Amino acid sequence: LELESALHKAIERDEIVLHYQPKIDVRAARMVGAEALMRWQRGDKLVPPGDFIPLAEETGLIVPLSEWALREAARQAKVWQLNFGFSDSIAVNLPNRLFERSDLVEHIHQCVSAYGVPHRAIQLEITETGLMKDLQNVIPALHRLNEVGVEISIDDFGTGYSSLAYLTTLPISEVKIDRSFVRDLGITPQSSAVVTAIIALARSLGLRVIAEGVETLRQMEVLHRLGCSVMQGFLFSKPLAPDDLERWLAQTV
Ligand code: G
Ligand code: G
Ligand code: MN
Ligand code: NA
Repeated sequence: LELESALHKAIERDEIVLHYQPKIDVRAARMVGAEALMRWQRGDKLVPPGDFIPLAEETGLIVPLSEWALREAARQAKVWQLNFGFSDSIAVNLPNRLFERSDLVEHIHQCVSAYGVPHRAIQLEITETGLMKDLQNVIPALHRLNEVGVEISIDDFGTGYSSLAYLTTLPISEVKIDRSFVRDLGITPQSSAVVTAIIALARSLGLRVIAEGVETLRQMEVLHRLGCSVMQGFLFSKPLAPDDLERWLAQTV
């Protein structure tokens, strides 16, 4: 309960910050976007999301937190557009709860309008498990988001037993290969079999594919050879404070 009220105040006091992890196209050798990840600046401690997102989900505070994250990502996209010519998108992680809200699309519209960035400046990540758990609420939202130009990426892909039949009907743009498969690339044959299958599936459905959790050159090489050239992971960069990401932005343009 103490943590809950502290988190409540944290939102009001602007103690929540976004860090950004670059998404790299290794073939083009350039950054092609970034994923926003929350941290809580609590005194001189930077609290990782694992220590407060679960509580936020339980208490419902995830709703104002996520709404804030969408607005902050739009603001940041505008600043980077002005200062660095940034025209890629910032991905925001959205739990199911947000998709249950009929005003999600309207909220995103307000965020991008307020800062004068296009809708495609914001990309949404929803986990495969979350998606499949709540298709009734999520599917109509996905269609409305797609209509206004907000792209959807399916996070932790390969872990959630999604029906392929469903996937073909969903307006999604990207699948993100779960880090558990990336971790075992070059170690277990099963992992490269799964990654190969995901890449083939994505290709036949016209979806982009990105791999997360890339930590070694070996993993990078195997992914590239299998046909996935967009990656995210500690090999390239951990999630960075905005100032530090600007070093990447300065190189990109
Ligand atoms: O940044 P880090 O690896 O510590 O994040 C841990 C977990 O917290 C990840 O699973 C990530 O998806 C989740 N997370 C980080 N930021 C956000 C956010 O803004 N919203 C939601 N819903 N989850 C987040
Ligand atoms: O998919 P999700 O949103 O849960 O992933 C984001 C989390 O993954 C962040 O907490 C980030 O710190 C973490 N992460 C990013 N790159 C790597 C990596 O290369 N290895 C591992 N183990 N975790 C990573
Ligand atoms: Mn994610
Ligand atoms: Na993930």
